[in-house]
Amino acid sequence: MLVHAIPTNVTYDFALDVRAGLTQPDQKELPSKYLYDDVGSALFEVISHLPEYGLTRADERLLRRHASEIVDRVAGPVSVAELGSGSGRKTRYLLEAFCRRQRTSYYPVEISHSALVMCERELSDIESISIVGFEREYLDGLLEVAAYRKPGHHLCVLFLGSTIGNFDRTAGIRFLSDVRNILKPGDSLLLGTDLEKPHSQLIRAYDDELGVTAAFNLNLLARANRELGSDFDLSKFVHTAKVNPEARSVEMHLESTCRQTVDIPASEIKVEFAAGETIWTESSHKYSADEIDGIARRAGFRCEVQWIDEQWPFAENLLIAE
Ligand code: AVJ
Repeated sequence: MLVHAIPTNVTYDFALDVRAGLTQPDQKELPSKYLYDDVGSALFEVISHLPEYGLTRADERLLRRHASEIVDRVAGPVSVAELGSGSGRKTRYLLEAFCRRQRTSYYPVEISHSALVMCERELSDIESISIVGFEREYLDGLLEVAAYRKPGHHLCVLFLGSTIGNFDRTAGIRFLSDVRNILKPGDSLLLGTDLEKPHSQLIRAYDDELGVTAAFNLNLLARANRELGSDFDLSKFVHTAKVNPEARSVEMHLESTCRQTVDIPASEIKVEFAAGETIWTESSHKYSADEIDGIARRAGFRCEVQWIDEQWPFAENLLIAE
């Protein structure tokens, strides 16, 4: 497998995005993608095993149970691209089913180098697979994969784990349209979406007893200290999770417990925090199964089939490019 290194300067982008997000006049915010450095990706892997956080297990159950049905619905011959492969554990069932049908190329696109390496280790033993990883942002990686398209082959894009939930609804549709524009009619997108559930259950899932999600969130400040030379005192921020009923999302914030000033040399700013002020770090939007076809159509797809987990409401949606 070939892992392409990132040519862009990630630390510089991080410094600029921190500057933009923490100098906003109202709600301070940081882009959630920066949660996933090596430490953050490892902590998310732990989150996915927590009893309170059923999302990843629901996703995995659906893929395990319905892998052959899903593959039967995808027009072949096909190459498979995955946006945000993570460890690749749950993708195994699908890839095994694809590879039983024909020799299959698998292109994971992932910004975390360690996750890409893990994913290769996890999946390289599958018979008749060839893996080429791209250490890239999603759309940049997908553009490269599309440039590799073999004549007569369809592309099947996997966007699992409800990663789409990190976008608000409008940005999610825009992202799906951008994906659609890279694809050809008849290509497919398997989209995993977490479904709405009781607020108390959501709060438990995003503010677990052990404090793993808190560590995952606080790691963003620790990462800024490591990479940007900032002096965030992690004992003066606390993790909070709250439901936003209008947006139908769970929001994670880091709340300053006192009035304080933080120096961030690489971003060339000093940031003041009032007691109780928060940095908004991530949103996880929740969906109803019925709204997915409408979202798909606005992005140039149609939703062909849905598979739903009853134990932890979650849907795999097979979208076909029109
Ligand atoms: C990986 C974005 C799907 O939103 O549920 C888990 C990330 N954040 N706990 C999610 C996450 C806090 C997760 N996604």
